[in-house]
Amino acid sequence: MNLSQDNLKHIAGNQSIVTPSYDRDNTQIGIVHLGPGAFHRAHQAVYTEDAMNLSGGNWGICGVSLRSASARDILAKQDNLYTLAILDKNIKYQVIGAIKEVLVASEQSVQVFERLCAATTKLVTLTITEKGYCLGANGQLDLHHPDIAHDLVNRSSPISAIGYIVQALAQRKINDIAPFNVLSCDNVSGNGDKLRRAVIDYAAQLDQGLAAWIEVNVAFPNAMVDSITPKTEVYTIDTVSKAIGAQDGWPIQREEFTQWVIEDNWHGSRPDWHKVGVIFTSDVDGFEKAKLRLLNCLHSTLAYAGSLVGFETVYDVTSDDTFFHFISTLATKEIIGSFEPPKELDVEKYAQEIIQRFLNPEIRHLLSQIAWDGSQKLQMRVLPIIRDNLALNRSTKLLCLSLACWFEFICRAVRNDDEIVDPLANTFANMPALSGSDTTAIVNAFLDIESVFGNDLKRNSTFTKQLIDSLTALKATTLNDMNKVIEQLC
Ligand code: CS2
Repeated sequence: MNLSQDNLKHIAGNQSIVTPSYDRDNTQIGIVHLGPGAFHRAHQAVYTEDAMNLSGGNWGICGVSLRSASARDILAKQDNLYTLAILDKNIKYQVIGAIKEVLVASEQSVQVFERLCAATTKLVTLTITEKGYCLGANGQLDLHHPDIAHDLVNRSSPISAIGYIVQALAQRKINDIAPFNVLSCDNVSGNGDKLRRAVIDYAAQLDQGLAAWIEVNVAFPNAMVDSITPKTEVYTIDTVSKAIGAQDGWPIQREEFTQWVIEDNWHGSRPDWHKVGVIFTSDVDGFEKAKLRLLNCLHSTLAYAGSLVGFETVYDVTSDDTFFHFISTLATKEIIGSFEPPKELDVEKYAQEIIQRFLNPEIRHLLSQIAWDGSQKLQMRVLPIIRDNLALNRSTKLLCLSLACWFEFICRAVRNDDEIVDPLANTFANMPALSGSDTTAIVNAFLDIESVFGNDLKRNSTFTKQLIDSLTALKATTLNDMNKVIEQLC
């Protein structure tokens, strides 16, 4: 038996599996989501599902993949249903029905525009990752970004999320249809502000009047999102299908903890998210900083440092006493105190709870997955802490070790000709210093990448010295050597 709308009644018979309790057939689409990957399906789609289970509403989701057809093709075979497996102390399964349709923009741009321009679409949400915002080092839209340059001359067949959003808003303005709200769900600091900047800069290239109209009428709330969601593996498909008694081609796995904090800056209606745990607040900034600086900085640190000595998963590396000590000390000595946490957050406790979440034995979160796109991620999760600590005269030595681990991780990949998953992969491959052994030259070569490091950091001699020292120490490669480096610095 396959997972499908018709077969839901058999699955619903199993008391321990939650299934949609709203009238799915008669629920209309109210949200278009760009980038319906694992994180969206584990997080925003689940909050929306829970809100509809509680109080209904026409908040069905149309997922739009910008390029890949896999989600559409696999989910279509199961009426766009999929299972969420919560893997934690208690294992739970929930069949999610909130996604009603998946489109592939590169093949179905006309249908995508139809959805985006429909009066029934009240909200556009996005998970397009750090690189999807196409901003330059100055914080403005990079008009030379190949996707943006393409879209500005091919307005009705864009390839970027920004191109789609602006073209759809322009059409709604012409048709006198109220605009939708745009809600970024990416793990990016000031995600709503960044998206707004990109959208308005793009619109201004087409029509100043449109840019001004967007500025006044469209809300771009900032939001903090959190839930550890490793990618689906073959074993996930097998165990989940067995547990629900139906074949599910693309279930999603995540931990139990989930958090969504949204800036209370909204025009018009929204799902009853506030009744199912979403926090609406005026201080998203503090939550975002706490999450990116604690959870994500520690994650990336483990990903690079752990991979260098052969660990495979977050659980494995955090279970090692020295690494546990490393990230705990990094959190207490260098991260906490670098920012103003929200009043309602006990930040010491929050940090400890995060490290405990890494020790969830039910979750196999691959370090290699977290290591992707370091050039984009570290700009949000490590560099702002370094800048703040330098300004406050606080220690940066453990943060420098973390950054040096990324340098060494990239240098090894360049030397071994391993694939680097990063938008700057070609840049790294063309930096001769990275194949050599001169650590000063390597550090300088990295710090010269202005789009990542700006031009302030390379001028700070304390910081560059710490980086060179750490990178030199990392040239020794065994777990034992790494433990010594950590012990010396902690
Ligand atoms: C991780 C995040 O892959 C990564 O870079 O650090 O996806 C992390 O699991 C989430 O932000 C948790 O909310």
